[in-house]
Amino acid sequence: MKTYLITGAAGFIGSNYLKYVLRLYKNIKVIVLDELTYAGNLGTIKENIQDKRVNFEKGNIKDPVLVKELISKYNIDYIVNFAAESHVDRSIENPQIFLETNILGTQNLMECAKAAWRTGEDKNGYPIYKEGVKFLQISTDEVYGSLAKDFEEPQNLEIPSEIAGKIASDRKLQTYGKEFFTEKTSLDPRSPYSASKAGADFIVLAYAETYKMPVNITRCSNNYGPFHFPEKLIPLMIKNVLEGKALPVYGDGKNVRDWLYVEDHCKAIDIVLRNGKAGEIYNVGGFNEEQNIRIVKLVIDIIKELTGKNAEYKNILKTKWENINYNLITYVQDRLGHDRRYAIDPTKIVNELGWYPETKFEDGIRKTIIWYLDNQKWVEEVISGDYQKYYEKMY
Ligand code: NAD
Ligand code: TDX
Repeated sequence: MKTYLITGAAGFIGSNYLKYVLRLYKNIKVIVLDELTYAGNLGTIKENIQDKRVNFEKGNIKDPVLVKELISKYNIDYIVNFAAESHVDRSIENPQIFLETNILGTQNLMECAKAAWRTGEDKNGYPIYKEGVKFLQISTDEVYGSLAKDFEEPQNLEIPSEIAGKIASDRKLQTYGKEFFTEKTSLDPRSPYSASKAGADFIVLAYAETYKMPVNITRCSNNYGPFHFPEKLIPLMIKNVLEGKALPVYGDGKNVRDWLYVEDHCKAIDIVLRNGKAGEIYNVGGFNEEQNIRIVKLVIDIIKELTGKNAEYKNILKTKWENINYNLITYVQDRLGHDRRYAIDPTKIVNELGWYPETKFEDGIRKTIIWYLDNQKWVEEVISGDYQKYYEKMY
């Protein structure tokens, strides 16, 4: 039986991952450590923390006493570190907390794990650790910087032979450029957020090299799906369309991100944790690049269709159905230092570990919008308080 310490599991990806592993494995124990910042919501995992297999601890990953105690007391095998300040715009407003949580928090987790997992040392002075332990750092494609956008329209990517038989034959994999990030691409972070995530990656790799700690890093592209906090592009646009509010599109709206359904990411994390070779980095991506403006239009189209067909959904609208159209789109000042294009090459995890992005974007985005329509109470809960203050300041 494995015992997990999952940090940041009251946030978007961490909560999806917690639910995923609890569904997948009967015989596990999970300790959740979360500071419950503005982005963490206990309501998201209310049912999960009532599960006998789960213990919730409110606390900071930077706290050495608490973290050391948790790892020792519960005899932790796996640490999966989602806890982070995750929003690029906030990092531009206030960088310091990003460095504190993302770099120092990660370093504290590693330091505590090193002490708690150590069972002795080899003849060269390197620590020896308890059998079967691993530290998995959840990182991001943003650490690689920004790529050129070579095409105005999406181009079809050839389907890699390893996944050709697995995905639907009508599935389109698409790109806006010729270059991709591989695990060998040099890090070139350009925002305070991505610099802090790169700092965390370097410290994780330093612990692996210097103290021979068993680690993996996953670098994933933009996730979307249930429980995504409505400060990020997709959930913010869903929320604003339903309220008939302006949809703030930064710059020319043509920046490109690679979008991955969150459950596909959770699968990748599980596979890397169990089968990833110690010390390795794995890129995780959806072969699914899209420019922001096309995402925003798609969100409008799907909401228009769903609320047109279903009276209950139509009742959610805080505006007239007729007002749901592209006139809501409002071009606003560009994000400072706005990265133009991210594009992950996930060939390594596909070839070595057999993972692939299962969810077709058209299906994933529709499922996501339906989830938000069905979970308006959750949205109301998470946007009270600090969220309002942030938005008054932004717009
Ligand atoms: P999120 O902002 O939704 O959630 C972060 C969680 O961490 C929250 O529950 C918050 O309360 C908690 N937290 C913050 N500071 C903490 C601290 N000091 N101690 C303990 N808990 C703390 O983030 P997310 O979008 O779920 O991202 C999770 C991880 O995945 C992050 O490390 C992020 O960098 C990475 N990532 C995110 C994406 C994406 O598209 N969202 C893509 C690639 C990588
Ligand atoms: O209101 C908006 N208008 C807009 O045009 C917002 C919030 C965003 N955007 C643009 C900026 C980006 O080009 O949409 C794109 C996506 O923005 P975000 O949702 O803020 O995500 P991004 O900056 O790409 O970062 C995300 O993916 C990588 C996560 O927030 C990070 O945590 C992750 O590492």
